[in-house]
Amino acid sequence: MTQHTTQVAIIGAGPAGLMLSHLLAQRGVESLVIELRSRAYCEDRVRAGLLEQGSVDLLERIGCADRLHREAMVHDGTWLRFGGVSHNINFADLTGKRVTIYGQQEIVKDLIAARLDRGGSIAFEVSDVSIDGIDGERPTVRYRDRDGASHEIRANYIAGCDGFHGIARAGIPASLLQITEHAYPFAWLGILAKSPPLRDELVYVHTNDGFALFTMRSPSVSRSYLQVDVDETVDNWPDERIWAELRRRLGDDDTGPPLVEGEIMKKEVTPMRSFVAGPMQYGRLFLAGDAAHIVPPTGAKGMNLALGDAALLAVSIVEAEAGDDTLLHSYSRLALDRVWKAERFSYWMTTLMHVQHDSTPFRLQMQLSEMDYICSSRAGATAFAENYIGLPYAVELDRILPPYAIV
Ligand code: FAS
Ligand code: PHB
Repeated sequence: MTQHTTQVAIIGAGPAGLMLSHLLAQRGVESLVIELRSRAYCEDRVRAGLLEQGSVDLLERIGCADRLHREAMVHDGTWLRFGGVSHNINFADLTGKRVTIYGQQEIVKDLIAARLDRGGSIAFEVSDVSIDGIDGERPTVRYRDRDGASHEIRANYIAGCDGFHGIARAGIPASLLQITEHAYPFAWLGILAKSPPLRDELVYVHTNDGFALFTMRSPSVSRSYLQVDVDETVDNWPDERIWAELRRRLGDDDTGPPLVEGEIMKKEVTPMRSFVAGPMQYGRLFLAGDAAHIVPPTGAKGMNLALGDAALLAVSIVEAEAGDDTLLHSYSRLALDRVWKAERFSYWMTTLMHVQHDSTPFRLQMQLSEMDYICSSRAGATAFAENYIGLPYAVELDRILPPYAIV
């Protein structure tokens, strides 16, 4: 058994784990990251693509935004389309903030490369990961490396950043762990295609036959989603059926050119759920990101919440290592405060724009009237914009990463 000692053992090299390792390193706190999958797998996994302003600020502060600034697309606003009419909501005008389109796998690539370039340690393709001693002063993480050799990390803290299907959440005693969840009676069929985006900003579409979203990854790569039945499979959706249904739900949109088809490179069905596990800490184990909470992707909050948790956990650990553990003791409460607000917004936007089988003419009219209110009232649009561009962190950015600590 190879022994390792460090201050923070991080399980999972997704947005949460990688951001945490960077923020800690820049404040002089050591960490070791272990990851189940290979580097190539992590860097090729297509997931989220929309960044709140706060997430971009974090990436800038850790010196991992150069490629983002070269390749990302910055949007002032978004389109909401309902009743066959498109309405633009201008976030920049309403809040002074914008959103950025940059694929999650690009962020993961940048964070991994920078961490390794700066001498950080990430063990990929590990297995048999287990946690122990979280009630004590020096908990441990055991794992096997890709060659099967066993390792033990002894640390001051364990960060469970291992996603929804990870092992860390089970480290919180069942008697304490509270799970609150909601399953939606529909799913998203998502495609990544070699075709130009429909518009210069995202288009969220409500129709009586279901939701559609037109988003993008670059000027030549589009990403689109269709609301489908919860038990739907990609086998039932040949490419031509997908394009036909996207065109049908978009309808006759006069705000720009028609939808352009292209080669579909990826196709997947993603279930929709809201899930929150609390507390997000027990002893010296701390959860961040999807390990503790899942949102339906309609509000584009998943990755942004993971990055926000990592920021709060990093400053909490840094201050505790410096002798003040006030923030660390409040980590779970402060993180869940922000998480529940994002859960509320994501649930609200999902139920507003998706159609359920048991939907009634009254419920449809309620949806249309609420969207009409948002698009015709500055107060309504501002509330939408404020949530969409990202609610404030529990702690100021300068406290998370003071200007003197910037790379
Ligand atoms: P992640 O799941 O990203 O990372 C956890 C890491 O831990 C993974 O690399 C995993 O391999 C590793 N791991 C797991 N078990 C381990 C173990 N035992 N030991 C070591 N490592 C372990 N959000 C949006 O906003 N828009 C979208 O379009 C969108 N699409 C999505 C599509 C899918 C299929 C999924 C699953 C999520 C999607 N999300 C989307 C949400 C997504 O962005 C997540 O919120 C985000 O990846 C969360 O980041 P992490 O918490 O770091 O978890
Ligand atoms: C995406 O670009 O993948 C995306 C954007 C906004 C969403 C969901 C997904 O609400």
